[in-house]
Amino acid sequence: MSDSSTFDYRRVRADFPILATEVRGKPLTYLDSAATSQKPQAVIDAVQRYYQFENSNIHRGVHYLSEQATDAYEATRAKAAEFIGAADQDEVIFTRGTTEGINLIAHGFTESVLQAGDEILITHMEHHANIVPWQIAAQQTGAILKVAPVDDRGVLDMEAFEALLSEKTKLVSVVHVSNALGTINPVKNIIAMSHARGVPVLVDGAQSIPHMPVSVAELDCDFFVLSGHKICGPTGIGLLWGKRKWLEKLPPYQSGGDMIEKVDFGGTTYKGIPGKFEAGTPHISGVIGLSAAIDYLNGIDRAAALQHELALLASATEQLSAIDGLRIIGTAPEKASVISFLIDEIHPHDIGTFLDAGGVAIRAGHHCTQPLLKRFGVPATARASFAFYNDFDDVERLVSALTKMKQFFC
Ligand code: 7TS
Repeated sequence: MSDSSTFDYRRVRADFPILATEVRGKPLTYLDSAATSQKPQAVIDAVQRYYQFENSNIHRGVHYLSEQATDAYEATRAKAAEFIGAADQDEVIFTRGTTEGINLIAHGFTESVLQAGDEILITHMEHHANIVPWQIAAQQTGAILKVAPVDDRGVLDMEAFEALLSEKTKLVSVVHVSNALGTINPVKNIIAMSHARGVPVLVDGAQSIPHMPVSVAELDCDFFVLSGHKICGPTGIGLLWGKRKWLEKLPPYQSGGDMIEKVDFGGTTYKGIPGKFEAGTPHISGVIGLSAAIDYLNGIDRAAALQHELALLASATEQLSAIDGLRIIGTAPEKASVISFLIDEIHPHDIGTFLDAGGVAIRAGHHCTQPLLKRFGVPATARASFAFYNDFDDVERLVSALTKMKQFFC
C-alpha cells in the first residue's frame, strides 16, 4: 500500500506556480482547496494553447479548427467517463459545475417525476446547492423534503436515514464528503439501502473526487455531480453523470441551439443524450482545461496522494487540538482533509483575517451549509482544507499563526 513517504509532494508542488508566490509579503500557505483547487501549469498551458492556436466553435464548422475543437471536446467526454468509472460516455453531460448538475436533475424531476405528496430525502450536512433546488422542486410540485439527521460528531444517523426512506421517496440526494465537516458518508450503503426500495440516488461528489478516485459503476449511484475547479481544472466547468435510462427520461434543462435534431414551427425534436442537455455554445476552453486536469490527476499516484493528505490531516488535527480553547467541529472517524474550528469567542472572520496577514489562506463563514452549522449551534467556523499539494510546512505555518493569534487576542 502507498503511504505518505512514497508521495513526492515536493515535485508535485513545483507543478503549481501559484504555490511559489508570496501574498502580503509572506509565502502563500493555501489552505482553501475545498473552495477551489489551485491549477497546475499543464492546465494553464492547455487553456492558453486553445485560445492561442485552436480557438473555434464546436459541432458546426466544416473548417479545420472547428474539427479540432470538436474532437478535443468530445474526447474529453470519453476521458471524463473513464475518470469516474462510467462505461458509456454519452452519460456524461458537461455543466457549469456541481450546482448546475443538481439544478438540472431537480428541474427534470420537477417536470417529469415528482407529484404532490412524494418525498425527496437529503441529509442535514448538505451544501446549499443540494438543498435549495429541492426546496424549489418541492414548492413547485407539492413534494416534501425530508432531512436525515447527523450526530454530534457530524456522522450521518443511518438508522434514522433508513427509517426516512418510504414508498413515497422518489429520490435520495446526498453529499459524498461534507465540505464543512470533512465527514465521508457511507454512500455505497446509502445507495444499496435506497435501491432495495427502488429509490434512485444522486451523489454530490464536489468534495470527494478531489480526494479519492470514484467509480460510479462500483457505487451504482444513479447520478453523480462534480466541479472541475475543485480538481485542478478551470472554473465554470463540471460534470453530471447519470444512468442512460434516467437521462433519456428527463426533459431538456435549457433549450436552443445544438440540442435539437430538427426545429419547425410545427414542432421541434431534440437530440438524444448527451446533446439534449448541452444547449448553446458550451465552455469549450473549460472542457479543454478539464481534460488537462484529468490527465494531470491520472499522472500522479492518487492512492499515495490520499495517504499524504490523511497524514496532513492527522498532524493538523493533533496540533490544533493542543491549542487551548480550540474546538474542532466535525470529528467523524471517516474524514477527508478538512478541519472546521472555533477558538474561544474569536469570530471566525477575525481568525481568517489574522491568518491572511501571515499569508495563510483559509475560509471563514457558513460554508454554504447554514442548516448544518445551526445544528452545531454556531453561525460560522474557520476552515482549513488540504490538498495533495500541501505539505507539513503549511501545517506548521497554520499552527504557529494560530498560536500567535491566541497571544494577540487573549
Ligand atoms: N456541493 C458541495 C459539497 C460543495 O462543497 C460545493 C462547493 C458545491 C456543492 C457547489 O459547487 P460549485 O462548484 O457548483 O459552486 N463548496 C464550496 C466550499 O466549500 N467553499 O466554496 C465552495
